[in-house]
Amino acid sequence: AEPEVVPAVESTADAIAAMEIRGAATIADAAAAALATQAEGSPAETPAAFRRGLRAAARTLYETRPTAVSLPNALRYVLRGADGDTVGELRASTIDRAESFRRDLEHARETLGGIGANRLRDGDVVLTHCHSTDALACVEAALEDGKALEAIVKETRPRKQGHITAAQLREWGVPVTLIVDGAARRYLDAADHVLVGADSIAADGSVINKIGTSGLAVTARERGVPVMVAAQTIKLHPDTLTGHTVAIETRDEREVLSDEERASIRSSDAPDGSAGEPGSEDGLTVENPAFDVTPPRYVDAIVTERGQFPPESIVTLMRELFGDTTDEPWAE
Ligand code: RUB
Repeated sequence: AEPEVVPAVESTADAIAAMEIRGAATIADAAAAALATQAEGSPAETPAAFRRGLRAAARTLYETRPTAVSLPNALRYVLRGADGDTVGELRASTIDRAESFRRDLEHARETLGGIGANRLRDGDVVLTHCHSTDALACVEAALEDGKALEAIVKETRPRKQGHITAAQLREWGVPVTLIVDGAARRYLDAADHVLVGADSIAADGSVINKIGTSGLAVTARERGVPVMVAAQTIKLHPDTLTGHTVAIETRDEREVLSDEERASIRSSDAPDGSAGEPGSEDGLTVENPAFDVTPPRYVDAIVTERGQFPPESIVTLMRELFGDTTDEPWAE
């Protein structure tokens, strides 16, 4: 049988799984681009075969990482636009739809940035966690408005996406103080805002973002620092409208503890005599959840391209945009 999924889709999926392509919006953009590549390169000779290949490509992308809902939202949007009676028409409509998705994504980020910038005053200090293009769009727009900002950047273990945030902010000339995650509470008194992005927003206004966000938000509430979440509407998770929860990705324990580090912890003197190979029953468990859930009461505002919302009212926007459509058009 002919290969249904073009190699470029497989490599995009691999890059997402390996986090060479990462961050909810960037993943969605890459997934839409990959579906366009599938449409372009599909060897299908019949409309049915074309659609089968497109669904298979979408499944390959869908299965990479579970938490950022922008990924299935992107796949759903593009697949719904695949329209036509011939392979040629299907090809063209899919490519068009993927391109319009990518344009909208960029436009939404810019609009969101302009709205979020209104919350930032001249001279403010923002404290960031992880790396979010939506959060940074707010900083960029405020800088364009002529406001001076400073940033305290949490490094964000284990993958240190804080370094990406620091590099971007420095490129824009923003003074950056980089801190380890454990130092966040100490530095909150120097911050005017906690500014983060989101991988998914649930119907009750819960924010699903990089592990450590919820602890940061609780501490920010204790210190009286407002928490601002920048998330364009493709981060709204339609399944949560019907009471589903968002899957939290767990990643390889070697991101936290290398085999070498594990070997240095393992003791041949342990009372249970454990000295097995990494991953074996040696009494040392490493857990590596990539995301956590921040309850709405710790979030002051969710900034989207459609305006700012208190988290508890985001459900209204969610219903308007998604209704109760939670189909999976990529299913076999
Ligand atoms: C990235 C992360 C980001 C959101 C929002 O996690 O938690 O805060 O995805 O990013 P990871 P954006 O590095 O594990 O993908 O605003 O760019 O969509």
